[in-house]
Amino acid sequence: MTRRLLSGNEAIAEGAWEAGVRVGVGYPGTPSTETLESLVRHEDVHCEWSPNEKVALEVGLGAAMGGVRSLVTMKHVGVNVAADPLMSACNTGVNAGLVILAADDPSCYSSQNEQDSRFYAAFARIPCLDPADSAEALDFSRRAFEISERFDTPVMLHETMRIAHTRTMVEVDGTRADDAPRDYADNIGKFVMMPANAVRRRAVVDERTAELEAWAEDCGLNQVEMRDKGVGVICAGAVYQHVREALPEASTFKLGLTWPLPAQALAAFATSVDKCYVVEEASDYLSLRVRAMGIQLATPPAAPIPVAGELNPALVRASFGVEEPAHQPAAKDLPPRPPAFCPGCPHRLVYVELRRLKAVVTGDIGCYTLGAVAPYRAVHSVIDMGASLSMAHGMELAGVTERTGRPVVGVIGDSTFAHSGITSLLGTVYNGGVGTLCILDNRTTAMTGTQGNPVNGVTLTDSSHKIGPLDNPTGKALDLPVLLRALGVEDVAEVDAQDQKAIRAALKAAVANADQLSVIIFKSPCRLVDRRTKPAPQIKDCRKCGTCIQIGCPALGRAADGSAVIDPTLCVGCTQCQQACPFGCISPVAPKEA
Ligand SMILES: Cc1ncc(C[n+]2csc(CCOP(=O)(O)OP(=O)(O)O)c2C)c(N)n1
Repeated sequence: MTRRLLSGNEAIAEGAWEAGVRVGVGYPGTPSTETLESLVRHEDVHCEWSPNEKVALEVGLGAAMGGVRSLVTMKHVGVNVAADPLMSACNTGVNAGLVILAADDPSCYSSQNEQDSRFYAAFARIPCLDPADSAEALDFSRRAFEISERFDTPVMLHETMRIAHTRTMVEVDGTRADDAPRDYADNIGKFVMMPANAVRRRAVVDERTAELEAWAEDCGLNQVEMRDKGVGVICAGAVYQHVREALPEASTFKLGLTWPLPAQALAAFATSVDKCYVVEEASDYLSLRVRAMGIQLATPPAAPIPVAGELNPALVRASFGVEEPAHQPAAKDLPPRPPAFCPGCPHRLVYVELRRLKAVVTGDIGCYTLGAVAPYRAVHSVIDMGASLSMAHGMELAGVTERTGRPVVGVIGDSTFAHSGITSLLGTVYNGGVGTLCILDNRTTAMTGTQGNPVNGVTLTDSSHKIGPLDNPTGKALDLPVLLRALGVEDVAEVDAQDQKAIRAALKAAVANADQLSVIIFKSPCRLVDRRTKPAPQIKDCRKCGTCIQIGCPALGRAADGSAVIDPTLCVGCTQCQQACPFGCISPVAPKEA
């Protein structure tokens, strides 16, 4: 046994490895991403990124059916994408263990919405485990595989951002369970979900549910901690830690298994305390179920628990009317730092030009979503991965361009295009749609930490992907222009995303040609994968027009007299400001003579 400080995600990877997992597969998404990035360090596990979460779950299910334990990772919105195979995998069951990590993001720190994945576990009727710290994350991860095999079902391992990213002490065993594959045998009645079999499997799921409900009462994953009998709190995951800190005297029913819930044990707990509460964050998942069991829940004396957003001890104290302990208040005068494209980001100039065009932009999810904020304000919808291209088609069908005189442009990143943009585009081509679509190919999945993707061919096992170069990926890189033409797009252009004039010309040409479908690939590597820099340029005789400031580079600011200044510690020498200056006042520094 060694003691290690691990994040929840690292601990889940460790637990899966100890459980003998052989295949790890997922699609990046905060806060789940580091799980596979940790697991891949174990050379005896095959790990890969899938183009999206549906594919990942199907790969994991195939591996489990084939007889090896598999871990599939995704963020909460990824579960929506994977919901189709999930809702049938719960019927087929598995062969070897299959565990699905669903990582939620209450407060939307890095997400387009806030949703509680445990509803999916209940919907699919698969066991759901909810660790409250990294030690439990490791333990539950290991046990999830045993539960999966024992009950012949996929198991959901649920966590939130606070568990995923907080490092706590873990005793690491370091021994790996026997990972010999289980035999594979054809089983058409179990694995082929055509109607007659699906109906029969439904009965199997009903039986399994009854078994799980009985097992839940005494499964060893839940803990009743009796303290003051006046107040009893039912909670799970990170919220348990907040409750312990805010209400140290309260009795707690800590749920480690959040589906199915142990109805009898919860009822017994509720009757053993004067007042029973459910404390949970951004969800009514637990309270709905506990109330449905006929258990009467009290409302906190001072204020209801917030219905949205992440909880913390202060919010729990506020609801229960407990005074805040004296502590140093956080500095209030820190300047706000709105998110911005990095200096040299290849997305920037595309948005400068889209703003100039007054385009209605259907956007998508990635770093380039920042085109919606100042100074660009050039993105007008962002819904889910892949939506940009299909929504542009919808806008076209609504006649937006004819009615507003503004071109409609769909904008999507390379990873997002591979995730779900391809089918969106296919729909537009198939139905004879027209308009302008842009693929911002920055050669990486920048938003979630520069993971590889099918467009650049960099695989999860490529150790070089964090620092580039991208010349020798071990995977097969997608040839975007060839794919686009194969899909039926006739007007395909490739443009350097660092060349403002070329961007302007390409966009102008595409939107002028309103009767055809044009796809422009704006290509240039993200500054996080290509870190080569040049010296900052110099500004001479600035006319103070502010045009360069309007490109929104964090390295550019204004001096007291209004003239533009460059912060050489931030500048990467990309020349974007040079190109933007209408008066030629910004020029490269002449190289020093030897
Ligand atoms: C269904 C789903 N899965 C994962 C994510 C997390 N996520 C947000 S954007 C993104 C990929 C962005 O990559 P890319 O499209 O290449 O744009 P970039 O960030 O590089 O500009 C991911 C994985 C998500 N929001 N939704």
